Amino acid sequence: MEQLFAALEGGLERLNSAPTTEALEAVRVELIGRKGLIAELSKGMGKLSPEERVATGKKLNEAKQTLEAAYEARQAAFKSAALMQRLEAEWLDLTVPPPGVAPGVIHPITQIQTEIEELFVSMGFAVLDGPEVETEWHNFDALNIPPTHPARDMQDTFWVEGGHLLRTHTSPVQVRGMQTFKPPFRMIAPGRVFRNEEVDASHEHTFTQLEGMMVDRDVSIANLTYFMKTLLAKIFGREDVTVRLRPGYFPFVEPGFELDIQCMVCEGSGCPVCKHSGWVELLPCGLVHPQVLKLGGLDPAEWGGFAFGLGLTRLVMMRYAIDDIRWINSGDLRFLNQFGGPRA
Ligand code: FA5
Repeated sequence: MEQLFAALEGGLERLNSAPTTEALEAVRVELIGRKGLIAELSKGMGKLSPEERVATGKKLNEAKQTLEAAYEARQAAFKSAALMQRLEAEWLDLTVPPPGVAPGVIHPITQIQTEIEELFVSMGFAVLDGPEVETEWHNFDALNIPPTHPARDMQDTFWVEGGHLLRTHTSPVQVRGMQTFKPPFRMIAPGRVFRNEEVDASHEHTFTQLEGMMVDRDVSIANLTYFMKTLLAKIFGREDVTVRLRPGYFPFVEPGFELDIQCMVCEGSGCPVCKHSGWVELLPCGLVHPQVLKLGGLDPAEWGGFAFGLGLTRLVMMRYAIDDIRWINSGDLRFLNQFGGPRA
């Protein structure tokens, strides 16, 4: 009996230091299993006197509880170690970009559009959005271009079912602006426009324009040229961009102008982008025609305004000296990856 109790004491140490779950299980069977040491000792109690039996029984019970608690603690430790090991092995950082996938860059059109929006917002302009599928009335009639007007041929149109069309310019958003705001107001409207025309180095069927409009009392050409100059200085980061202003005809402005920029691809010497003229049409503009104000619900006796329609795609071409407009919508990564680091 004495020897067996000594073995029990050593058993506690063995349970606490069992190196593996298998070793732990073996010690458990040996000590507290059905045929283990405790069971063995219990059997031997029959030979004891009643007093000794009570004392030994108590001792055995305590020993059994102690051993069981040690076994469970050791087993829990093994379980949590195994869980930690599994967690470590299966740990996944969902924020790590997948291998081989480039994070991408912001498209140059979007970059410049954002810069221009920030500039105009800082000068009190609202940024407006308009539908790409437009009504004929907004795209033409309300801009003083009735159905029989020859100016409709200036912009070859993609017609869609139901008499609607893909807007040929961002000018219909001027009309929506007049219907939305109470004058005085200032707004810009960037967006995609569509023309059913032959594609070449400087013409796309889908390109981006940015419309601008200011309506107030006593708006003059001086106001218009101030904003145009501020825009170009900001985009090109210098004051000395070579531009020319010439008369231009658009039924919705009077007087109307074409603001051309000296071609930055060939520095004015002539290339396919400027059709060998040295100049690129960039920024048509003018004072809003009284009829357009009227159709927009404003009284031309009280209000005047200027408007412009920046060819944003051409502006991007000039800023980066891109020699063919077809690069812009190509989605070609060799082209796109030149425009800055990864997405911010
Ligand atoms: C217009 O679209 C007028 N709505 C602009 C306007 C607004 C005038 C307000 C007056 C007042 P235009 O058709 O010229 O005008 O086009 C404007 C600019 O878009 C051009 O100067 C040019 O930079 C650009 N653009 C025109 N056609 C194309 C094309 N096919 N591909 C790329 N850019 C083009």
